[in-house]
Amino acid sequence: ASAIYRADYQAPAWLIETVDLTFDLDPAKTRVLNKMRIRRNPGVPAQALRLDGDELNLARVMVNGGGTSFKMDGSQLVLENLPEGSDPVELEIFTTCAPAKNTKLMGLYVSEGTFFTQCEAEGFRRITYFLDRPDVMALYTVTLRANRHDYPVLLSNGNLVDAGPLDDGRHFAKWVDPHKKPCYLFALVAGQLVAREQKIKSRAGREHLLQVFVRPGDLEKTEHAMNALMHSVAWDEARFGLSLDLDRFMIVATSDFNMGAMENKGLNIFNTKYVLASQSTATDVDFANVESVVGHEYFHNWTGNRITCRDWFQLSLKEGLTVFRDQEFSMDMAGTPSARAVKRIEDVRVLRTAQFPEDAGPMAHPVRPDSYIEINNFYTVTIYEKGSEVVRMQHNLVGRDGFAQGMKLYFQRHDGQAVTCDDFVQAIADANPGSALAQHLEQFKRWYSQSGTPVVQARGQYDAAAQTYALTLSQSCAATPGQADKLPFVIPVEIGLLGQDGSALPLQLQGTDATTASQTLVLTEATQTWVFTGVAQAPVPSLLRGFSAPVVLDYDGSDAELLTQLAHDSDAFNRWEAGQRLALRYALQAVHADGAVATDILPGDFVAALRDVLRHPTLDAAYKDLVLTLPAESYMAEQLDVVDPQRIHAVRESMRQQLAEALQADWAWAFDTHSATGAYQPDPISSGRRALTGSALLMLCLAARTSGDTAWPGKAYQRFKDAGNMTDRFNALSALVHSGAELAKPALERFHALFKSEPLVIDKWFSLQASNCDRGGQVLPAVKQLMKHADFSLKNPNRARSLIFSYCSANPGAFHRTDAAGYVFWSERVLELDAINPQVAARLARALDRWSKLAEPYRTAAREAIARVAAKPDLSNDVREVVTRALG
Ligand code: B3K
Ligand code: ZN
Repeated sequence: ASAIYRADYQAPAWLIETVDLTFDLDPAKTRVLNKMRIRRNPGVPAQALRLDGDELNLARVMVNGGGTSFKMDGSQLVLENLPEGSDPVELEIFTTCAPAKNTKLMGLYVSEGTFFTQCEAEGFRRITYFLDRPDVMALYTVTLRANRHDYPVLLSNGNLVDAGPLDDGRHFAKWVDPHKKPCYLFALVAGQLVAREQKIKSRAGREHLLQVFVRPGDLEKTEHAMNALMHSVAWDEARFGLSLDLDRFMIVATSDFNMGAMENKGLNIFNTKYVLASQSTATDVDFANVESVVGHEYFHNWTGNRITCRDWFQLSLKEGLTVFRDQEFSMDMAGTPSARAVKRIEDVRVLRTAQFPEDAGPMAHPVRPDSYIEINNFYTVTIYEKGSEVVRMQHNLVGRDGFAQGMKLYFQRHDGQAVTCDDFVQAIADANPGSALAQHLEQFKRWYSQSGTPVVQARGQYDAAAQTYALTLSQSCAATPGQADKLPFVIPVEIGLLGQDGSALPLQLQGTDATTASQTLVLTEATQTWVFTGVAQAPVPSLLRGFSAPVVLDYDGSDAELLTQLAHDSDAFNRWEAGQRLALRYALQAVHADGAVATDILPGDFVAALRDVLRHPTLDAAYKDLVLTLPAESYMAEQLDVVDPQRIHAVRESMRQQLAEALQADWAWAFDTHSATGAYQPDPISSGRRALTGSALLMLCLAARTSGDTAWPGKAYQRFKDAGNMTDRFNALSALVHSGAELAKPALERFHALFKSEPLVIDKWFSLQASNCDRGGQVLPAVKQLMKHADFSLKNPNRARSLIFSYCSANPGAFHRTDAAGYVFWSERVLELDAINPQVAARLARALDRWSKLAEPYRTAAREAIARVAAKPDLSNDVREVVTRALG
């Protein structure tokens, strides 16, 4: 397949006004009758109608009730002789497809005996011939017919207008969606399902029915999802004045799903992982994820569905904005400033460990890409998370109220349309004429067009005599594929100044009267200098507060400055960041040092500072846990030009062991004082306590490794057995496994026996073993053995991710082996998965994105493994694009 370019966009020559679909559902052969009313798009030169199709069997085509000539061009159905003129044309297309054989899980497929659909991005063409592009929006009527016994529940978008029995034990249901939509938002579900239901009244007084459908037996695990949905509805009304526009809003869960969830109009389909949650089977992280994904899909109802994308290059229009909205929702739900900061830190961690590497690697692309081969490869952390950061900068540049005004204008202008990223930022700027965003609008848009992570270098100069502090900020951005030279970005840099004792110094820009505690400098040139006056002492700068822009900050502050920030910075993000910077600094020194990895990498004053945080009387446990967590190996790797993954792993392990031993008494104190959390609640305070207790337990078990003490592993085993919730149970199990305790084996066996009928828990069981700390190369053989386990299946994406991805993508210390066996394993799994599900295979293929930075012997071995995959002649477009770019 060849590349598609954004610059080639053309408006559709034909429009589809209405679609009337009738399904006779049968797993082996489903019959689809598609009646459309279409018309020529006025203003676009007359063209033949070219409808997309994929793996369909075409039985009949009729135009205005009679036969017609047509031809096939590849997989497209082409009608060249449609009536001239502007009158609507009735088109009838009759096809069949085979849902039971659909292992790609795109289009119509069967999961555990239930029919589901997934149409985004280009799955609708696997259901019927259509103009499968988001700028063609139509009104849908859908009739579902199926055997009543096997498929008692028949769902589609919108409102149920008719239902009843048919001959031969069959029945039907007819659904009408009152809203125009692009076909990627079409959905149907048919099977044996039960629902939790809730009636709600909106602020505006309208009544709605909320439903969460799951398999019988899972109903008691849906309370949290339903609560999250109700909170989402209320939040969007309160924060943005956006109300639910449907009588009925449904969520349905399936265990076979390529990603997290899908925002089909009024009928969201979810991976069970993001719906089901009970205290005995789900961790605090799972509970938080359910809330944020339920929110995310619900928020798409306005940002994505009411206003959609003109073309798939604009994907971040809906995804970046909706991630921003779900992040804000989670923060508002979390409540306290400290809990907000914890959420912000978690989001930034994802950006740095996943998006920064993507933006520096062979798959780097702008937030609004210029070309792609397979659109499924562009549902990336850049489109989602960096896209959200770009929206967040707009929010911060115009302020919270200004942003709400901008959103209002966006809906006034574009409701019901398919638009572009430019249209969005234009609306935000136009609603805020005096803002820095409006002032620098054209330049700001470079965030959408230029890929790569900018580096901001900061240098400060204190003049004691003049009592001034001059801060010079310079920006640069390295070349990325297809983009050799970058122009300067608009970079909001929020700053504060600290005194040597850590107290906040007032900020007064030269030439202004006002003083503030914190200020946002807007860097637009390659280099700019700001001078602050009335600075009574040499300050410690607190730069890029709250991570005000998605950049790498290069500031060579002393260890002492960072220790001051770690102890005192009033910006919670930068306080955490100071600790991370110090840890990173020591880690990189140890990576570069000669000889064996030292056991005392961290200096005493840093360890003492971490102890102070751990023992701090008022900081939240969740925040402490983040401060005490060392930067990830993948983040360390990004700082280096040549990466030795084993050296990095050894350094991080040594640092962790040092913290475990040096703070042993403090960890014991933390465990003892936080381990009783009372009746289970997944709120931020109690989940923070559980997180800190879990970390403490792991540290204590690690310390026990060298001391030979068996008390803590014993305690961990006891806690694992007695825990009243999955968070405590799984943390205790993880502590045993990651510390290599002898009790890990019996605990794992017991865990499996306890939860063998809970697929999402069995996923955790696989994942834990695949992400185990590698001591002597035992992880790969264990993973290979687990592939033979009766519970393993490559066909189920969750299961494949839990074992294969956990090993290849999330366990660098075990994956990068000097004997290359990890890479060989990777290439075999990529090929095996590609024959089943190309989307999932292409994700796995990205595990070796950063191969060219690897030290030898890893580099050559990794390239050979990629070349072996690329040598296969019949690869999917998905995997072909990833490996071609990697070798590029
Ligand atoms: N919009 C879907 C993602 C669809 C992915 C298709 N390959 C989920 C979401 O972002 O909400
Ligand atoms: Zn989304």
